[in-house]
Amino acid sequence: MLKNLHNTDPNIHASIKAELERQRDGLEMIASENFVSEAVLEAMGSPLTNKYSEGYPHKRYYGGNEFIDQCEDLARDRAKELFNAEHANVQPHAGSQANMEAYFAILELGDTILAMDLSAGGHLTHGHPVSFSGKFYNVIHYGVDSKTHLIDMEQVRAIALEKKPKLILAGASAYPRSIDFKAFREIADEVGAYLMVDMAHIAGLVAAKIHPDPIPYADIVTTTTHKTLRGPRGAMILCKKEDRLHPEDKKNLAQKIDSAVFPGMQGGPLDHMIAAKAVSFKEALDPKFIEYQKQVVKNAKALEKVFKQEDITMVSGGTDNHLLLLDLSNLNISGKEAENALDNVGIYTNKNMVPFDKRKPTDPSGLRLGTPALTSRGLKEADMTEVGQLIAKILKNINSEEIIKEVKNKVKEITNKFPLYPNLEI
Ligand code: DSN
Repeated sequence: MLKNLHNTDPNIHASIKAELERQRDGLEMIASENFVSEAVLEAMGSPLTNKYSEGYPHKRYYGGNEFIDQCEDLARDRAKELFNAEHANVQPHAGSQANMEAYFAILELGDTILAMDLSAGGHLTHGHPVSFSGKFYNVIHYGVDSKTHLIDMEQVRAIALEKKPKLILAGASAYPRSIDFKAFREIADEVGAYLMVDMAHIAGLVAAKIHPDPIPYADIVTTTTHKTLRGPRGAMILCKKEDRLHPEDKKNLAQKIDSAVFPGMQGGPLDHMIAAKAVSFKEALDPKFIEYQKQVVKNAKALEKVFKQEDITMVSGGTDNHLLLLDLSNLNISGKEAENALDNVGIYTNKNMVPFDKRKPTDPSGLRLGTPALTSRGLKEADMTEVGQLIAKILKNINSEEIIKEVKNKVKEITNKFPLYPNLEI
């Protein structure tokens, strides 16, 4: 029981308790969510939050940073070891900031970026007009092939040759297939561009070496730490030491990244979150993490099999990674209706655009599902098959009270079988 919190602020205490119960009693299938370990939770809720430590380890603008330096050194070293990276900056507060800082490090305002379109599976910070990225830079987009729904590398190459971007960006938030980073690098070399990869969704799979690795090919790799990587909310930037395109500059690439993060964009780092990142990287260096990531993909494949059997359309026909994107057009329901219907039975997903979607982003045709969180709870292929069948049942019988009741009971059975944070008392 969080006694102090309960006494000081019963409202917030009650909300946190209710949220924990919601997480325990539901099936979390939002592809970008996961459950951190209790060790990570403890580091996040520690007195490290009290400290100011602008700067970097052993070069701070405030005194008293001996132990903060130990934490940040561990986080940086473990990140480098985990991804075999030359340089790591673990201070970015979130994925959007990490991307902004990466752009600030190597681009001038107005420079041209070639990135994946949001509607094809990209991300807001990859140049969507409503995001800073679309306002500050001249962003042109590539998409996916209209039949295969795979990134069309010939299209990427043709646009790059014509528009000569200064930066080519690979990475996505709703792309169910592997990305060929080597092919991206070849195009970047051909047109003299930097290559940046936003691996936020697949970082855990990359760490486990079950997805093509961007680190050897990209100048800069950004990632959030809380998705497949299963760390606390936050982000980091990995990069090469040298600036391949501008070796004559006074600062190398690692120095440019560090300056863009602080003082370029952020102030005091969130030291409790950096410590928690360090803990999660230690967990990710354990061989058990590789088994976990393999299970994440096996579980996604189990869902793919169910949706094939159920004749539910999947963008690209299936998945290679941790997520699936259903196209619900044939079922005559929208992504929003599907999300709400599944919410109602305790299965959490998110509505999502599908490539070439005819509907609007607030009520698109697709539904995105992911397996990282349920795999952390211990579900295996047979369990995931059952979950897939429950999802299909709801999608096909969205108004049936009988089916809704039946699925609610099944969700309860599954969540009881795989308890979440069994020893955590709030
Ligand atoms: N919001 C994240 C996702 O759900 O994919 C990306 O930032």
